[in-house]
Amino acid sequence: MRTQVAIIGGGPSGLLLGQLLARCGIESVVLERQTKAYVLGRIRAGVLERGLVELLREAGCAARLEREGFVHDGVLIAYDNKQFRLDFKELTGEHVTVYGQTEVTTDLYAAREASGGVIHYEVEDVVIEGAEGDAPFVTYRIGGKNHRLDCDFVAGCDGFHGVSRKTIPEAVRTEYEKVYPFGWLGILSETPPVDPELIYACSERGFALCSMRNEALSRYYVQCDVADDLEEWSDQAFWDELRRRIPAAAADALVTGPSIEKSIAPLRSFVCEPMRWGRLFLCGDAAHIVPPTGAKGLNTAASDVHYLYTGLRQFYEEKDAEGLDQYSERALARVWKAERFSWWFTSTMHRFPGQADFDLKMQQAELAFLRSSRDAQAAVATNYVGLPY
Ligand code: RFL
Ligand code: PHB
Repeated sequence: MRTQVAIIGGGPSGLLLGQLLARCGIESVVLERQTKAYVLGRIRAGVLERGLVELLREAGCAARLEREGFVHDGVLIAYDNKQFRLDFKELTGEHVTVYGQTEVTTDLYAAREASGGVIHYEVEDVVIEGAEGDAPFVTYRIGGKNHRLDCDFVAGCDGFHGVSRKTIPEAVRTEYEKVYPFGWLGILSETPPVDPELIYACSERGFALCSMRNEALSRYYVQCDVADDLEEWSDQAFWDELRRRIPAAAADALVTGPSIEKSIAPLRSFVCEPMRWGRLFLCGDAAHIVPPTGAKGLNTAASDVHYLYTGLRQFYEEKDAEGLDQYSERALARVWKAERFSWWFTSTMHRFPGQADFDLKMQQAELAFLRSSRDAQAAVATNYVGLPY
């Protein structure tokens, strides 16, 4: 089999890239290790920057998002019994859109299926060959049968645990990593959100986040020990802990109910450089991870897709490799800024085990400064709504 772009991974990065390419007549094949139901069962991101919304529009996949997504003009930040609002609209003129990653992925799958684009599921033993030369190909197995896919380019969209990054020889790649000494315990519940806007709360018991998917579906997180046993976190224990960490008015207003999903995510900052090796291009979580505090993971994946899609288009339509040659540099320049913001917000809002009193005072001063300074708020809001591509 032959295609123009072999896309490894059918998560949001791979599917968005495939749809954008399809709209300008560039063929691709998506190879996904899991079933579609498994991919759609993962509850992840909820906050979309304008850049991602525009890419979804360009891919012809934004109709439902435009009907069902929620425009958010600000977020609340709570600490030490104080609370203030970051007013995105006033500070930046921009907003974010609340629409779940699950919904984005559902819409992308529907579009790919409607346009007859190829996706192979339950693909095993993917191996990328010849990426350093002119004739790359991918071998894999489905149901015990061996396959080979020849292509012009390989897009490595297979997430943090995929094979694409590891295909780049160790001597060529440099990995930068910071693992945080805590995780996030998240639950999804069919209850109305406690507030119309997201609440990021820094309390002496640790961080908490109140988020949502729609008027009847809430998403909440509390900072936890990454080694915690999920089984030991009953719904009741979760709600009790959340109430202790959020502002009193929110705790009083909180409507609780059974969780319909519950999971613990570790927190990590990670970047792989370069993001290109010959004809292999890494995109999204395959190349970098941010802790979820800034809501930047999916959004940074989207900016990679933008740079790669633009480069591929330039290559096929204008026979110009400039965009592909600049891909790694352009993508990384934006990635590092998102890494900085996510690291700063994480460091400011969480309790660290064994934290020195001095460091605690620094966090408090950071938040007090943010509360009192419009300039500081504008800088945070500019990052939160998303830096330009
Ligand atoms: P994904 O979503 O991991 O998809 C990769 C796909 O590749 C498949 N795969 C393979 N396929 C073939 N062969 C192999 N060898 C393969 N190995 C893996 C996998 O099955 C999978 O389907 O990466 P992608 O597409 O780059 O998308 C990245 C986003 O999923 C991720 O950055 C975000 O979810 C991060 N994130 C958030 N991002 C935001 O922008 N805003 C948020 O509000 C936000 N909240 C979150 C988050 C991530 C979280 N967790 C659980 C990590 C909240 C949480 C709790
Ligand atoms: C979510 O709704 O899942 C969410 C929102 C904001 C974040 C992280 C996760 O910073």
